[in-house]
Amino acid sequence: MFDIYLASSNKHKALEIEEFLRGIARILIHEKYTSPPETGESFRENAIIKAKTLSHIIPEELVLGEDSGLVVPFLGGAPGVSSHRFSSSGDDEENIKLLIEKMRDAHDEDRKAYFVSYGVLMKGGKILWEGEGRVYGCIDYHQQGEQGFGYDPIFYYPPFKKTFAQLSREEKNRVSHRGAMLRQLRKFLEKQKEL
Ligand code: ITT
Repeated sequence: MFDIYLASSNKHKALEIEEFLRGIARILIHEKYTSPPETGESFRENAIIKAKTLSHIIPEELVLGEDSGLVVPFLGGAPGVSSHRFSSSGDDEENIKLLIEKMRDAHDEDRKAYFVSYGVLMKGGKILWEGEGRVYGCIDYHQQGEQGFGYDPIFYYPPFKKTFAQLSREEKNRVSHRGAMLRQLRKFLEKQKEL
C-alpha cells in the first residue's frame, strides 16, 4: 500500500482518484498545499507544476499532480488548459453557461469533444511515472444530471446515452479520462515493491 499526496484543491477530483486507487494507494491531502498559478501551455506542464509545488514541501513523499480539461475542436480546442477559468468567475455553472452560448451555432456534427487527464507521480522533484487518459463524447444542448463536477452536466457520452453528471462515481471512473489515466498508474504501482 502506497501513501500518495495529491496536489489538488478539487475535492471531486480527489474523491474520484481515491476511489479508483483504493486497495493499492491511500490518497492524502497536505494542509500546506495551495494551488500554484497554472502557467503551463499543456496539461502535462500544468500537472508537473502542481506536483513540483507539493514535492517541494514534502520531498520525501510520493505526490501526484493531475491536470485536466475539456477540449472542443469546434472552438479551436477551448476551453482546454483554461477549463477551470473559462468564464471570468471560474464557477462551474458560469463555465457551462458560457460553453452553451459559444456552441449556439454548432450542429450535431460540430459537437464532438473530449476530456483529457494528465497525471504525474513524483518524489523529491523527480518524475517516477506520467500518463494521459482521454474520453470522447459531445457537448449536449442543455444540462442533464446532478452528479460529478465541472462540465459533467453537458458532456454527453454516447455509449451510455447519458451525460457524465448522470453517472455514479464508479460508472464515470470506468470510462472517464481520469479513470483511463489512473488505470495506467495503478498498473505501474502494482509492479513496484517500494517507491
Ligand atoms: P486542481 O488544479 O487543484 O487539481 P482544478 O479544478 O483547478 O483543481 P484543473 O486545473 O485540472 O483542476 O482544471 C480542470 C477543470 O476542467 C475543472 O475545473 C473542470 O472545469 C474541468 N474538468 C476536468 N475534469 C473534469 C471532469 O471529470 N468532469 C467535468 N469537468 C472536468
